[in-house]
Amino acid sequence: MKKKVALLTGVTGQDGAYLSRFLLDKGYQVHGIRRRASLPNLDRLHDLVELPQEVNNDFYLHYGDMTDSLSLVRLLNETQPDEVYNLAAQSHVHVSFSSPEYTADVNANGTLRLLDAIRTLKMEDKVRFYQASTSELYGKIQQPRQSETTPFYPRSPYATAKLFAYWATINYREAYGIFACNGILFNHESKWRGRSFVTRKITAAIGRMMYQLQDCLYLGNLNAERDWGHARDYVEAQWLILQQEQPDDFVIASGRKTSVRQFVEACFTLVGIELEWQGDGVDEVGRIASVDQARFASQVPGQTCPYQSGEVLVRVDPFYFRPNEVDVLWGDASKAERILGWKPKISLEQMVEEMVGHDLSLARDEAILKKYSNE
Ligand code: NDP
Ligand code: GDR
Repeated sequence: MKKKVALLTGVTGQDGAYLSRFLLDKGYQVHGIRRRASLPNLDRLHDLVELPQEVNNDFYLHYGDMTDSLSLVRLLNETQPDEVYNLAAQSHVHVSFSSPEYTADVNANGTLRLLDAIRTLKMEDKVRFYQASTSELYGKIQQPRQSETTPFYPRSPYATAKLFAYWATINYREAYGIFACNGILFNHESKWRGRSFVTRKITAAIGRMMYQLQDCLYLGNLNAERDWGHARDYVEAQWLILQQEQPDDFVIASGRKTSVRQFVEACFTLVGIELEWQGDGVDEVGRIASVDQARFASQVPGQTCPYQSGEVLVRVDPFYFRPNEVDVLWGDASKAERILGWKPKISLEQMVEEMVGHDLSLARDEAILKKYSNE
């Protein structure tokens, strides 16, 4: 039987890496679009690209870019996919305030280019299209909790561009009959999350601080609340959305909200450190209230905690404040549960443990390397 073919934009990103493996396990042939970078950007895919072609003959990478229609038309035509997952984006909300036009070009026009390429190539009846929409669309609308019927109020160039892409997806579905769907995904994280997103920034800093490679963790708004899930669960939902009889749009969320402050506390607790907060707003700091040495030793074998009660480990830095903040995102994924049969399997606690554990082991390697390179 002919294998199903999937084409992924954003294959080198967090979701691209998880979705590639998910689809390969399901027996798909997977084609990923990567853009040219001055240094290798295949870290999250290394085991897939290092395997010899005869062992792994279903995973292919191609150069292309969301700002380059010619590459998108050519790759759609060459790969003849059954399913297209549009994951590529300038995905950093804060950065989008610095690069608004580029963000719009990639996130909004890039989606339009891909949708229209499907039409140009007369693939409307063959291709199923997934658009990586986002809870950032809700922005200022805080009604708890946000679902498919909640109005949108985007608060950043990133979100306004994604709003265009959301409607372009629906418009191409209604105008040309393309099986095009939006997954409105709330924040999802993992050990492969980019280090400039807050969860990974926290877990990476804790790893490095415990091995004395970094002194302090600098953060912005500690009071923002997010509905965090695990990327592994969320890519399954992306696939399920394209397996339905009718194209539709779905919220994917854990249904639980946590503040940045609580996330920081949970990560430090895992390594035996309890924090207390002092000050307010830009002057706020997180100091050590107590250290559980046994707990520390269980996470960082062979070492005692290098910090004492009273020491400051977290500082607020206004550099990380955004011109517009999204205060609360809290999703209601009951439609996805009812129609897709989707529910998250990995809890926040399990995810925190996985991320902190991964970053402790990376920091350990970094510390060893540093020690030997200084000898
Ligand atoms: P990442 O930032 O990890 O990955 C983004 C991907 O897009 C990378 O592969 C990146 O390539 C690629 N990319 C960026 N610009 C271009 C371009 N001009 N042409 C081609 N490729 C490009 O994001 P995630 O994996 O976390 O998210 C996947 C998608 O889901 C994104 O669209 C994001 O906006 C959306 N989303 C994410 C959520 C989350 O919590 N993770 C929640 C809701 C939506 P490179 O590696 O070279 O930088
Ligand atoms: P977000 O994720 O903006 O929700 O977008 P991010 O992790 O960047 O921020 C979450 C919240 O944490 C606050 N925050 C900080 N954020 C960062 N990055 N760095 C800090 O130092 C810091 N301190 C506090 C932020 O202000 C914010 O409130 C992510 C991306 O993956 C988008 O692509 C996706 O669409 C949405 O999630 C859903």
